[in-house]
Amino acid sequence: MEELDLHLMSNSRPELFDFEGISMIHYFTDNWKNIQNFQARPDDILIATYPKAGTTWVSFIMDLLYFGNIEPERQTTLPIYMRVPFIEGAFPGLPPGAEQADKLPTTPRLIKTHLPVQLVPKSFWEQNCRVVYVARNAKDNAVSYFHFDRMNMAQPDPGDWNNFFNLFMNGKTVFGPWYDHVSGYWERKMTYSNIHYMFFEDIVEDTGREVDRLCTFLGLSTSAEERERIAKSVHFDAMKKNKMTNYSTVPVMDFKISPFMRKGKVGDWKNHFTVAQNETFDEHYKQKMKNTTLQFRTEI
Ligand code: PPS
Repeated sequence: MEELDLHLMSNSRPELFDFEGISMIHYFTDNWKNIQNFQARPDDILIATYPKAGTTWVSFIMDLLYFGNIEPERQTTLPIYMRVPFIEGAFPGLPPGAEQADKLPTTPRLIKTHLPVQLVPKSFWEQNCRVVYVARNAKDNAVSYFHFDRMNMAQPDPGDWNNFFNLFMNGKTVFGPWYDHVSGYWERKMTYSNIHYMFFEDIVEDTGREVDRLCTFLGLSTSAEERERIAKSVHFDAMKKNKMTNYSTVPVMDFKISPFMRKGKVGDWKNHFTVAQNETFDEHYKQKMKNTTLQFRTEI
């Protein structure tokens, strides 16, 4: 397998800049033309999320649903980010995500994106591809993103929690404002019926139920026994131990600072938000989300 070019990546963290109205870093815009011109096929499935909302979890569930039995060897040889390429990724030393996606030998092709809805390559909509969107409540999403930016040298330096808290509220995190991202896909669902909108909190609450709903959306007739087996094998503890899903094979992530599979909980925000931060956040949230019907649970 090709290796990330650490030498090129470890010297300095990337700078955030405005790109099409969204805060971005160059690793996700360097290959822009090829991303936008990506030719989707009707059976491609796009797994879209704001970063840290449960992408890896749902990617693994879907990989097992489609390929768990027919290609068992991929479970021990291919990390999840090779099975489900990150279409906008352009990291030194690795083939760009759009190229990896293009060359995927599987049917369907499972493709990951963090792009906000308005920047998704047009062909996915034109081909009426299925889109699985996963959303996570803003508070836990922010905390998870903070720890990710601390440990991932390919992300901007988050500073301390208070600094990151302000960046998150102001949309100055990579892929832009959480608020617009989650509500953008929610609104798109009103006119584009091939979106399945999932919530991280629901998957924590009852993974089996969410696997069932996903199968209905995907038109899969996976047996109840198999679904149950999948729901068990994607448990946090199992994924944390599994080298193919825990990102321990990615050298730019420093697990001594924080592991990728960190806690996997609903409500960890309570260990980070001060009372004052919580009040500020709630007030700001009300304003930002006043025009959407979208509702989240910050505890279960
Ligand atoms: S990324 O980098 O955007 O692709 O990250 P993403 O996979 O979207 O999100 C990582 C967070 O999801 C948690 N996670 C899980 N939680 C519960 N159960 C399972 N199986 C699971 N798999 C991933 C992961 O721990 C990160 O959340 P935090 O809160 O940081 O632990």
